[in-house]
Amino acid sequence: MMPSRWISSAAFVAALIAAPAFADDNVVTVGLILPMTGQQASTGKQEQAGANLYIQTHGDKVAGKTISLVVKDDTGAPDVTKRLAQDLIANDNAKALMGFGLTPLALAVAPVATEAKVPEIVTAAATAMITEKSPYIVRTSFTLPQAAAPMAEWCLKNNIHKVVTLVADYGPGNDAEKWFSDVFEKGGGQVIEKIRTPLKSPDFAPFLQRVKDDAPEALFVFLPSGQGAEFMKQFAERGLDKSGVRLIATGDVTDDDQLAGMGDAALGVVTTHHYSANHDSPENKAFVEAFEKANPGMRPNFMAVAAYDGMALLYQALEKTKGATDGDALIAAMKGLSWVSPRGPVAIDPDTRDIVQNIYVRKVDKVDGALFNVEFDTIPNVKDPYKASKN
Ligand code: VNL
Repeated sequence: MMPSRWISSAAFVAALIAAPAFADDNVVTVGLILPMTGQQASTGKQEQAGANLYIQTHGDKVAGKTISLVVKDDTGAPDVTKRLAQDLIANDNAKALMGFGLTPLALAVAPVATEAKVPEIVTAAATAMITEKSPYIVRTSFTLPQAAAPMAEWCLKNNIHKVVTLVADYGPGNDAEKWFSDVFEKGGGQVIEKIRTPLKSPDFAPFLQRVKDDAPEALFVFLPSGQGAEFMKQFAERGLDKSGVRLIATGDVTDDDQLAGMGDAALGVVTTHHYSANHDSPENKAFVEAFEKANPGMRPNFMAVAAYDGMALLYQALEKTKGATDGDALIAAMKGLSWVSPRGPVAIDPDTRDIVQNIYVRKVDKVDGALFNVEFDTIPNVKDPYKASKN
């Protein structure tokens, strides 16, 4: 016979080994993977603040579960993003992954999401094809075709015929260039040069000299969040703001995170995008006020609102599944959801898992002495045109 003391200690060891099986079923861990350091750190900071604000204003309990947000810094490196995603699923029992500050970072996680059947909620990266890379990807940010095509329409209606494009040379920049140019040229406009700038630490000076020599009526720009201020500085330094070349862009360039510090060179810049901190709605007023209170000195940008909506999407999905965290059930629950975001009404397209939202035409202007993107026209309920064009 075994001594009873041995049995009890063996039972204790067995309990220790089996510990993960006793993981608290009532806790839903959400892995928020973002560039918190490096070139895209401003995106990480805005996204983290947006996700935290949702939990702060809605509580951490939903459908009988407690939400636990775990933030990880991928430094903007895709191999790190992928490893963090695998660790969060295997070691932290994460039931959803969120964030992804750049297109290559979102793409690196697609096979992980597919294999583990865990939802990948993309709240930043915006190349159109990302959602096609896994049936577990759902997006609350936007797509570049969604923002760039309306800019071309605006030019055609506003007597602009000759444009040069300047975009960051990777996925979203290629999308912006293609969708602006295709729509503009189809409507009779002419793109006289297509310039691509490196994603990493770009120096815009030589490219801006080419723009000056081309002397187009307008320069259309896409740069990822965080590069707008440097671009605007160099645009003004070369006297382009006074040269008669009109600056038009997607709203990434006049990003609310940096706009207040851009100076008068930004005045009058027309952009198309889905979110402005100046958006006039009760939901946005409450959002901006709570955000600025929780994050003194910061103004929420489109990244903050997308992360806030990523949490809104997950909460509503959990309510629909009555707290079930199975990936297939969560994705099914997310399809077709609609709600009123600080940006306006939004919905998840059940066919593409991409967000359907208003695109606003805005102009940089002073409001109470500070620069804002002031909306003056709305194109309602825009679906990603890239996916729509394939159906
Ligand atoms: C991307 C697109 C990144 C738009 C952005 O900022 C942005 C992307 C960091 O897909 O990589 O504004």
